[in-house]
Amino acid sequence: MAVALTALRADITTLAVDAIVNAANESLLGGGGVDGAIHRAAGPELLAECRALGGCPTGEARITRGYRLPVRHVIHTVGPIWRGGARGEADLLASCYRCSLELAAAHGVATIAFPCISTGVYGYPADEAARIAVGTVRDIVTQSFREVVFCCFSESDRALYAALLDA
Ligand code: AR6
Repeated sequence: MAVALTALRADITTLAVDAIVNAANESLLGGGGVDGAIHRAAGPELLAECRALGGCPTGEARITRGYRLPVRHVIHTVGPIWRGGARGEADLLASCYRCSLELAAAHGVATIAFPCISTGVYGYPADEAARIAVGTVRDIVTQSFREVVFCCFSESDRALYAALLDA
């Protein structure tokens, strides 16, 4: 059976999937945006586990438990800061999706939700980021997954993903 790729407008902290992905920074010590929302909803135990990880380079991912969230795991990945597009941003963003899926598969995750990594504070253009997200996931997702959700916070992002997924 094919893996379902879906776009949804939601607060990612409300999704009861096996794992959600966090758009973190290299410190893994929390921040604003989706990172802040995830840490608030998961509780202080998440920060304690993150502290022990000692950070994460841009383009890579790390996994923790979900604590008070309705998920088994949170996968923390660090997207690139947009600096005009000629600084390897596309490869780094694709790497976030690839590393997150690899880590998820290694932990038996079958359902996973991604936020629109790098498109908030980090300034990545939403349409280009969505193309990379969908293209990368389509290319590499394995049959061990049942569903990959692109969890959008705005209706305009949801529409971008819906158009790409229908194409
Ligand atoms: N659920 C789903 N998506 C959300 C939520 C939510 N609860 N809240 C925000 N978004 P951003 P970045 C969307 O800025 O650009 C943090 O401070 C948001 O609308 O959270 O990768 C980190 O610590 C946008 O579409 O992440 C880093 O320092 C998307 O999530 C830095 O921001 C990503 O926006 C990372 O910046």
